[in-house]
Amino acid sequence: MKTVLITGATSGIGLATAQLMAQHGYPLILCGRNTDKLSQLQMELGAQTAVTTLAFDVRNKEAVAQKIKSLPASFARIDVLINNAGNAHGLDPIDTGSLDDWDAMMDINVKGLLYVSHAVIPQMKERKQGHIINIGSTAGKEVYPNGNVYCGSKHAVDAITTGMRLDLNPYEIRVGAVNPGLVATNFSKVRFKGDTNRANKVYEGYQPLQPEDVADAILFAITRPPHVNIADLTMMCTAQASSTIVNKS
Ligand code: 8X3
Repeated sequence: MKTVLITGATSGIGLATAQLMAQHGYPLILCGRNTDKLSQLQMELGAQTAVTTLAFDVRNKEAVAQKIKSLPASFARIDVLINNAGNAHGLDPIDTGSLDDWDAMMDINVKGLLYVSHAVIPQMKERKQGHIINIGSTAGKEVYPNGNVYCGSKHAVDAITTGMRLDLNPYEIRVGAVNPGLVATNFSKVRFKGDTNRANKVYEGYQPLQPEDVADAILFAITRPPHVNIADLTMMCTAQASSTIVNKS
């Protein structure tokens, strides 16, 4: 069974993916910042599959490298890397956006993804086998008002996914992206800095994607036969036609 490493595994799409992979018996390396949540998850999913956890912040390149190196022998071979950690901070016009928000989005969504990939790719290259799935966004396909830097970070994920696929092509490493639109997670709560009322409104009046729907697409991608690579999978709920067109009742 392939060993799967998931970043941002303690909530949202990462958590739903961890739960679905556990149901299917994949050995899991669950990564996140919150050690309590990681331990809890290890206990819960440990009944279904082999689970180990790594606590680090993807922004810390030394910690990323050191933690991935520290994996016990039984988890040292990473077959599937799911670069899921990412979030949005703020929804402000470019002239009034916060520099700290911009740093966070670029550091987590772009640089964090690169640091984790940098730590994992050498072993995949050596084995000439591996699968990397980057969680992008519809925000990586189109820019919407006030999305500026978040959309920029996800466009970067889109470009980096293609760049990885090109550069890793000689090593038979599959690289693809899953790009969801509106998903009912704590995404908007983080974006709006804990303003639950504002966050809830984003998902009201229609049926948004659930994190489980995205997990399903990720499972589909990793269960294709070895000659099939799902390069780019963009998904939205039926009510959503684009970043700005959502059919709300
Ligand atoms: C999440 C989708 O439209 O809220 O990446 O930016 S959106």
